[in-house]
Amino acid sequence: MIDMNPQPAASREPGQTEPDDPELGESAPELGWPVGVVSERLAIAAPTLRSWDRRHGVGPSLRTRGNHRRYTELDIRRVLLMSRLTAQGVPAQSAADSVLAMDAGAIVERLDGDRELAGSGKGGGTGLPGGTGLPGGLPVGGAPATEVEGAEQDATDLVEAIVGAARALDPRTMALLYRQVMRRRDVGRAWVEVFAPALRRVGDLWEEGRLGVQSEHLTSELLQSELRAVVRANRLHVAGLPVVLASADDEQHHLPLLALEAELARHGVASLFLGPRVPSDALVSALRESQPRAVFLWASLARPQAEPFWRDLEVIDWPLEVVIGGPGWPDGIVAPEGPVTVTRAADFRAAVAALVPHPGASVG
Ligand code: B12
Repeated sequence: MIDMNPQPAASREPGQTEPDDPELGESAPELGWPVGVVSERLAIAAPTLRSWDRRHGVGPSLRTRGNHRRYTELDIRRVLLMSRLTAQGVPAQSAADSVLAMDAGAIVERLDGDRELAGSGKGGGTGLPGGTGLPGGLPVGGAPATEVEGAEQDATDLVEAIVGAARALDPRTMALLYRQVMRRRDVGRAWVEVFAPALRRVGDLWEEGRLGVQSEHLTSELLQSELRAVVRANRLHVAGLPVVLASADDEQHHLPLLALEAELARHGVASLFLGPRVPSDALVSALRESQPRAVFLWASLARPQAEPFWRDLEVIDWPLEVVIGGPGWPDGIVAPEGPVTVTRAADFRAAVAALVPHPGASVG
């Protein structure tokens, strides 16, 4: 298991090592840890470490008199967190912005959260590879030890593994699987290839009475927190007028909104996330206050052909694009007179294309 103990062993503090420290060899540091040691222990290539330092400012706080880089324990934790975020698909600059915005406590807390998840799971098939401690008892590992053994990277296997974890009510394995999926895919691909199919399968099994609603809740609750983590990690990177994301009145389903928010954040697009069950008048008030260029509305459950929202939109007096998505919307919705346009996004990619501002975006 990974040792994330943030308390370094007193005798192994950087800068206090003996010159013949066997862990560090003959070139024991005068202060802090040299790039080679950090590279070896975190299994991150030294050129990557140097590039993160030069280009993104995530590097050592100290230099020797000869100008060699020396990492403190906090620097190493920052690098470790940076590597986790980039492995989850967060772009390097936004990962760096997030990491540099966190104080020491927040970094330790975040890494501790990962350690919780990397502990041995219950039952077979959830054991995790171990790691060795960094000098000073620092967190470690070759590749981050968060793989569920036996779950291949094939999307079908991952869907089955997620459904298995739902059935077994095993949150640890499920969270590991979600991260496993996002380490190899950006959040958009993760949603389209694995998360949405897993949700549909869970929904079908529930409908057939083969899976309890508690399993459905577990699947969606944990996915929500993983998607929110992607948004959090990108928060400092997003800019501009937010697009509004909401589920229709009385519509409790809102995971597609979270996936969209996470993907938009990755593209630097800000969201005003209003979540599930947004009454029509509240939504229109929010639109008038924030004056976005676009709003995305989700509906899983069937909506009536005529509902107040379409009429309420008549007060909008700027060019607003209303993008609707989900199987609940009836055909033949007509935009009110005026500057509002209504388009239907057939799938996740079409919604992203409609909401990320770039020329030529089209809605399916
Ligand atoms: C998770 C879940 C819940 C969670 C929601 C948690 C949350 N935070 O969202 C909880 C437990 C709260 C819940 C509650 C209910 N649920 Co529910 N739920 C689901 C489940 C498993 C996933 C929902 C989801 O996120 N779907 C999104 C994607 C994965 O699925 P999709 O809509 O089929 O995707 C299609 C397109 O929309 C598109 N697409 C996919 N992703 C995206 C993303 C974007 C942005 C776009 C534009 C398109 C797009 O691709 C697909 C078509 O090829 C679905 C199963 C399902 N098939 O959706 C049931 C499901 C939607 N639920 C269902 C039901 C019946 C309910 C309840 C009424 C149950 C109850 N009796 O209380 C309540 C609803 C209460 C309410 N007023 O809203 C039914 C709806 C049947 C129907 N059409 O009427 C479903 C389909 C399950 C089933 N197979 O019967 N649910």
